[in-house]
Amino acid sequence: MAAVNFVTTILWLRAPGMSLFRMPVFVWTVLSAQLLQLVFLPSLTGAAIMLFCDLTLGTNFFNEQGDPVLYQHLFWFYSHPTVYVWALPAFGVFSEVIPAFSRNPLFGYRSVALASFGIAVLSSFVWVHHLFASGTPEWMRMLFMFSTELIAVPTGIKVFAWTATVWKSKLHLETPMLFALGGVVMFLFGGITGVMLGAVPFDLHVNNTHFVVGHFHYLVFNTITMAIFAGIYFWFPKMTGRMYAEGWGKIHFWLTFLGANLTFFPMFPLGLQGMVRRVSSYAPEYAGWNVIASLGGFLLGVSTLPFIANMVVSWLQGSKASDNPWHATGLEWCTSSPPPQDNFEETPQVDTPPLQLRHTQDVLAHNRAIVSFLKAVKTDRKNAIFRG
Ligand SMILES: [Cu+2]
Repeated sequence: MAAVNFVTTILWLRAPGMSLFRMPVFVWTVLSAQLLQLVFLPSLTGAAIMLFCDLTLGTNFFNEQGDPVLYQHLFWFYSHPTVYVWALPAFGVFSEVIPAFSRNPLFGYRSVALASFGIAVLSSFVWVHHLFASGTPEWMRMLFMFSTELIAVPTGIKVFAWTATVWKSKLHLETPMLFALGGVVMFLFGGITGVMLGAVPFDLHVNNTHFVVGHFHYLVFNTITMAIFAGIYFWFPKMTGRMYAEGWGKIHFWLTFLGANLTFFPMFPLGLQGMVRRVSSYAPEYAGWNVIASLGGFLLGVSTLPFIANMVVSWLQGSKASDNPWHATGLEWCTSSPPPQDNFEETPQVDTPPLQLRHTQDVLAHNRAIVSFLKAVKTDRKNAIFRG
């Protein structure tokens, strides 16, 4: 239902003049993620219903009389794409935050927007890489190794675009930008270990070890959760009308960055040495890295305290936020902080493609024009009411 809601809203309820290629990249990523959700979630629902029948009605879908590997296929047919349901909007946040704090338009806007669709389409044909060690025939392994490694192309386009956006620009390192840059750096580790795991010989070597756990967490925590934090700090002034405390935001970032790397990096050497996952104890030779990972885990837990305190206190008594504290170019920065009900006093007319203009100054000038237009309309209306 949520996916239907998002897709319908994006396709049918855009502001007048807001063509698809004028949409913010964040909206592109949400659209592709929710299309994935619509297409693939039924596979998991089906698997769950069949499993329920096996467990309660005595059917034989997945037990030894049926096909146990079929469950893995149905599960991963949804659950590989679902990683992109989380990752794509995270890439969208990077694509909003990085241009705003570089004071540069996003490099290659169209390529980045279309790369989201490329990732969505490709991610539909890679699920068997989770079954390389499940008795999968050789030809199938080779096919899915090839399709899995292809994902590096659209994700590479995005990383290139973010790098080109910050290239030679003056960086403003406020908290959202720190989280975005930190997330992109960690995505390199998550992505490159993904390329390694996509290769069948390597995957068979580290299958079911902590190397896989390390790879997964570099994506899901170190990349995606960092993007969520970047987005929360970036839109906090817009959502609440108040500024958060910058110093505490930076402390939150550095504790998180340090804690996350200490927690999840040791999993790579541990996995290569053969420490298996999903087992609560381990041989003494693995103790060194495990102590580091445990300390990192506690640090990561503690890192959340300044975040929670900052959010609560700033929401209650932070300084007032201006309409556009970051000099960002999205349409949301044209309205007040927090926005009125229905976001704008009058429906804005989008008559130029803001994201494709060459100079940030042009975009800001254009946005100021929208704001004064809306104010004029409001004043006219008030006058009309007074006259009436
Ligand atoms: Cu996968």
